[in-house]
Amino acid sequence: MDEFTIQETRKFPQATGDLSALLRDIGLAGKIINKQVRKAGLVDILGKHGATNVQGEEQMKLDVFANETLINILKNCTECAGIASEENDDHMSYEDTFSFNSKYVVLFDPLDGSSNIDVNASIGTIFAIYRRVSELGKPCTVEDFLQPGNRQVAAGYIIYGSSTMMVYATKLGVNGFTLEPSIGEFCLSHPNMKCPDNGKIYSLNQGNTVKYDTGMNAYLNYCMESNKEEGRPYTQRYIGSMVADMHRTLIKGGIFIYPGDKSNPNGKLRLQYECNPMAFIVEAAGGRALSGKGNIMDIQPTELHQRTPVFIGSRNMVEKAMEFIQQ
Ligand code: AFP
Repeated sequence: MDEFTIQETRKFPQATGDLSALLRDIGLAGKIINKQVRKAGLVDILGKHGATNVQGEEQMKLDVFANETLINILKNCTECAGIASEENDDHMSYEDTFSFNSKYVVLFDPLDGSSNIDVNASIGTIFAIYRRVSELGKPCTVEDFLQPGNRQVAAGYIIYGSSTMMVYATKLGVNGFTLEPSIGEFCLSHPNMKCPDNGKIYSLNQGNTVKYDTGMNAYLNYCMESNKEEGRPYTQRYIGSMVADMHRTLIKGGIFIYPGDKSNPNGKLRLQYECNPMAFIVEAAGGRALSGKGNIMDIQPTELHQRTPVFIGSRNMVEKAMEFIQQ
């Protein structure tokens, strides 16, 4: 992966190599988190940590480990001015001369899908990289973290599944790297990933149907209705771990939805830590990511832990869903 990233950045004569180094450091954090995830059940890392995060959700021990690993690695590298994490109340600006002069900030969900940890299902780390807008030479500021998703420079995820993979996107495209455990390297296994224009899978928490509005329910009926020519009914798949559901969507096509509902009009998923990075990846792969009111990546964030409804995946499926949603 490191070699590939360096070759890619060479396509830009003005590139300094900072972005490649940052991606390598995030990959390193992924390897350390992976090592711990793979020991779950053998060492005392399963279960609850005993605290709740800023969203009032109970933190698992691995959530805390993953968060601290990313914070420390990015603090000690020279390319990151600061971070914002789904697990922390505020952004963190790194207070040293190297960091003051670093041009990138990173936002991440250190361990997404953590309710899956104890049952051995896939979980993942999601990250988004932005060029800071605050003045170089000084600490980064909250404005650096409140940029719309369309200003991302790169985004990606690491999935701890049947194998461990790091998938990242830049404006040049999306590439996937599988961790070769015997040499500890991410190796290019999924070059130039493309999200199919159509798919046969819809993915959402259908248990919430009673809370969905009429447009959303009409779309669900459309997915379940029989139409041989159009390949319906679609198949329903939902793991409850966005990284795992999105990884499948990226490879096989389909639509992943976390809509707003009567009790939570903005849904559950976080704009900056989950939806924007996934939107950047999927759109770089030819797919589509909408909120029901427009492009996810055009939303101007006003707070760090903002939520948004999300409809994301195969271009034609997402656009079809909008015919029901925007009624
Ligand atoms: P956790 O990290 O708390 O398990 O939440 C996972 C998640 O943010 C996302 O990865 C899932 O798609 C979604 O929440 C699942 O939410 P529901 O349990 O409400 O379906």
